[in-house]
Amino acid sequence: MPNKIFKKSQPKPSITLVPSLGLDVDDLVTDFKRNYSHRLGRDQNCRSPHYAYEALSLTVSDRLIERWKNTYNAYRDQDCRRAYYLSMEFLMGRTLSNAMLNLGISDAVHKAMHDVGLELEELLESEPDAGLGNGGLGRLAACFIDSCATLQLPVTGYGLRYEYGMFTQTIANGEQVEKPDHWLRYGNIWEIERSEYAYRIKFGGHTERHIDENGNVRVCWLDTHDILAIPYDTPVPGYQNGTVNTLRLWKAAATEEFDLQEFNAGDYAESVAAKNTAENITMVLYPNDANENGKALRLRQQYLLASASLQDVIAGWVRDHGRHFAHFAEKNCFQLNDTHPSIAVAELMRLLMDIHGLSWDAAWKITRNTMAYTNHTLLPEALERWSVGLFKQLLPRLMEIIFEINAHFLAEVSTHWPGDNERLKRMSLIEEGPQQYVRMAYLAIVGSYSVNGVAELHSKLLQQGLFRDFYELWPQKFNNKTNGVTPRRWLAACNPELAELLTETIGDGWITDLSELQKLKPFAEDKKFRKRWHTVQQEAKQRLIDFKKQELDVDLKVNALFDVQVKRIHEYKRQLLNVLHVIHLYDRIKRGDIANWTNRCVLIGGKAAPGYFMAKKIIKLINNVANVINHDPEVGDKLKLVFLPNYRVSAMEKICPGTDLSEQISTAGKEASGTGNMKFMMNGALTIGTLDGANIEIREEVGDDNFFLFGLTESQVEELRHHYDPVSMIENDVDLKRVLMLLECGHFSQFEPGIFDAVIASLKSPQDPWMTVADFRSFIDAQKQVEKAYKDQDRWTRMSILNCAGSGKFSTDRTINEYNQEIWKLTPVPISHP
Ligand code: B1N
Repeated sequence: MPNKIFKKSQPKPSITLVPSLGLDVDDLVTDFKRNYSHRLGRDQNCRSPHYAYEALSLTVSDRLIERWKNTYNAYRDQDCRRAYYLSMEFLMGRTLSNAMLNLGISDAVHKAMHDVGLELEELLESEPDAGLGNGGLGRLAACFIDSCATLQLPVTGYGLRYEYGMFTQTIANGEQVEKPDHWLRYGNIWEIERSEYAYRIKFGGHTERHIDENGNVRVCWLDTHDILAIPYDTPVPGYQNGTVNTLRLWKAAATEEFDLQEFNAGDYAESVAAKNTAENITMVLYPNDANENGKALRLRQQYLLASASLQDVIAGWVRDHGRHFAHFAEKNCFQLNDTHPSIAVAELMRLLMDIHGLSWDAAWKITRNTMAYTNHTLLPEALERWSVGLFKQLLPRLMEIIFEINAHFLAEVSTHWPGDNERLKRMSLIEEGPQQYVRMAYLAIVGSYSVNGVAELHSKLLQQGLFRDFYELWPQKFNNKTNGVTPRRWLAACNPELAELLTETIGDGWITDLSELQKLKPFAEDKKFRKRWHTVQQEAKQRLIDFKKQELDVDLKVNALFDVQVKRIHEYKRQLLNVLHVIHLYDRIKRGDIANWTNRCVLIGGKAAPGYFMAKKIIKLINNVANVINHDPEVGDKLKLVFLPNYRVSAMEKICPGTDLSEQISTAGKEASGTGNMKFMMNGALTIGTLDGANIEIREEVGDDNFFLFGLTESQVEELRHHYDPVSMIENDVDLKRVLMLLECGHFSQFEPGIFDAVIASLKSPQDPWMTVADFRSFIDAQKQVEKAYKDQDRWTRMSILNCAGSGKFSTDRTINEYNQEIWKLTPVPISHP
């Protein structure tokens, strides 16, 4: 192993750092050229922008290394309390332009590339997205680690290095086609492999008990099939502050002995196959957003993440403190990004007891004081449950520990509520029935000192509904942390023209203190300022049009209202409601009801989970409706509908600056928070939305007059469930009736009879959980208010400015400060930098 190269007894070799690398244009040009020609072996005959991208990335990443080491050494030397963000997803997107911004060298790099005759924009576009996440939950993790570095907090991200990220979506005949996303195919210059920190992960086998030298029972987990977890580190720079934190992603690999064993038995081919089985574990990201899937491979992934990350932290602890764990919980805490890594609760118990010899009570005390759990969804279909049978087979020792945690926990419950057997059944970590299941959310709650939701409404509903029993038992554990987004990527980097206007007007303090955007408010009344704001917005729309021109055959015009809904396709997010509105507008045009018309481009984008039948139908419907509308000469510029294929982080960076209207139209009570809503608001879009997730807080911040509210409230939705009658609602609304007629008569499925039957049936079903029909009238009315506001461009611009000005709360800097003050309790560690 590489860590055997230098023996401990030998003096350390004097491999010291070279002097700091220069940040000005000449230094950048020199290093770029050297990287291009010497490290990559390319010359002027190479026409691919990709190698220029790589050479530039090497140049920039070299400039992070010194700060990275300084940060790493400072955390170790100061022995500070640290936090670890455990997440199955880190949806990082692109790295280069963010690194440039945070190093403060964007302008210098721009000039350097210009000097060597290259277009920076083109290089940046050749970077693939690191799409190691599904949507909001994964992108939140990425924004969080950005804010942690900017706030100089000692936080490490732990995740998985999937060989294949979120699939690439193409559209054929209006339907989603998934293509594998081999994002590592051309290598990844941002990561550093650190084989010296590899750990063994056990699967299968069985357990045995024996008495150790001190007379204590020790459990051994034997005859396991082991794999290795190898870490790959990516730098996470703070904003112009010298801190470079680490994102450590694990890759699964075969152990050497395992191969050898098979090889000696003469089964060479078998041994290679075994290697594949091991490496399969981190091969692919599961593309299910808010849907549980129950596959053994997914449980293996989760355990790999939990075990490798905990072993890594404990190895560091033992290196610095020996095997004394009395102060472990004072110095470490783990934030669990949903239940996906929550097996960490049982794994920490195992490591402390079976490997380090602690008693149950000592280990439990540590575990309960180091774990914190964030819940991201109330949807029952997304709550993770693992079958006890599968668990026993794959992780027998962990299953034993979970049973024991449950026994202790249920004893605690019965002391609190003697004789309440119903409650015991409800709260048990094990769901009984024909099949037993482990309830991962309950494991996470029982094993944690903090449980939080991601927006005020969501946290309230957790306490009153899903986790009610647990809230009664431990009210002090529960808290709210409303989500945010990082203003570096989602304003400074993605909308440089607006950023410049902001900085010119209120200074650049907003970049690290977004509440400063408040200072914009008075400027909403300044006519000259409004004019400039409007110009900037129009230019962003034009750039969006230009960007999409190559791939779309629709002609979009800047003077139309850009009405955007981009997010995963899910019934609860109600892309269907959006389509019903579009069909209604089309119907109005066709029947000549066009007095005072507002031209509108409706853009919808998002991926459907490959196995989600209805979500895929919705994509097909959007494309079919678009096809009819966009080819109808009578419709012309009045209305366009576009499906944006392959929605991803880098696409949103172009979409949100060019958006007028942000659609946040989920059924109330279903969207835990949403984060796209925040990106749009920050970039000056107005929101049409329900009282759901963080929309409620957005409306609070910007004021009722600057938000287009519609729809039932969460409690109204729950009340209506008892007597929901969509068919009579359709019967009593002429506009809705006409829309359904158009759908039912096959107007959007001319040569594909019946393809939307399931969609139509779901709308008309009294059991429709998403109650799309119930909110139709109120949505249409709110859209009329939107049109009215947009007609008065001056009024719209004023509202747009106020939306941006009111978005300060939705910076992840605010969110992370709250996590830190109330859960992590870390002290910032300033890092001196060149
Ligand atoms: O997490 C986001 C929220 O803003 C969204 O409202 C919420 O829907 C999203 C299983 C999930 N909840 N649950 C998931 C993702 C992957 C998976 O395998 C569930 N994603 C959310 C950030 O808080």
